[in-house]
Amino acid sequence: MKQIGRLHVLTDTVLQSRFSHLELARLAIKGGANTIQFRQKVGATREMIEIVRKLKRLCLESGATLVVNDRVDVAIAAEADGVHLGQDDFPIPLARKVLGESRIIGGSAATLEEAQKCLAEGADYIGFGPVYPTASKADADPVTGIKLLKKAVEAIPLPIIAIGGINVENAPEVMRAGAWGIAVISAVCCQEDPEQATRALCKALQAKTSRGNHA
Ligand code: TZP
Ligand code: MG
Repeated sequence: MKQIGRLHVLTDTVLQSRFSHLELARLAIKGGANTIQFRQKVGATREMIEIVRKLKRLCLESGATLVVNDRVDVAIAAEADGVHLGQDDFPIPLARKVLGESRIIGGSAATLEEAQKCLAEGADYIGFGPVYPTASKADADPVTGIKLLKKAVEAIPLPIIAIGGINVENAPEVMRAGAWGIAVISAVCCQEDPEQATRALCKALQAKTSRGNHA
């Protein structure tokens, strides 16, 4: 059974350098995150595999789900639970072919059309956004806003994970729009205390859980 978590923490060591991927994951899991997404755009592949192997061990111990951004090869080598793929990344149907049915595949979408495409191609969840302005992604698409998020929730029978500029203040609004959960970088990685920041986000999510039932 594929478990799509409600709080996805994307580990980032570019926006901040105080914590490693592993340290961030440890703190986020302690704070209540149930999905860790390893996100690293550059660097040696074998080093990535080593890091993701360690992340996998940590996630196994704590029951968290581990997803790898972009890199299907790294996900396979480190036996991660799945991958998260953007519109220009490894195609979802091919990823399904090499990963099999049991692994999780998330697809990024910034429009309803892209979300429909992810659905048709066999994604297990959609990362939808940026819902709000974000400084964490240089090539981010235009902001979708909460209205389009709502439309995506209504149109797409998959868990919708809202992403982009989400924090403790706006997380309840996102959940009221019907999102299954949220994915964040700066709201955890760039905070003074990532564990405490994660705990606060969990609390904000519980203020209103999804009306969908994709579990
Ligand atoms: N995809 C869409 S927005 C975004 C990604 C990876 C960045 C999210 O970062 P933050 O800091 O939570 O806005
Ligand atoms: Mg990508």
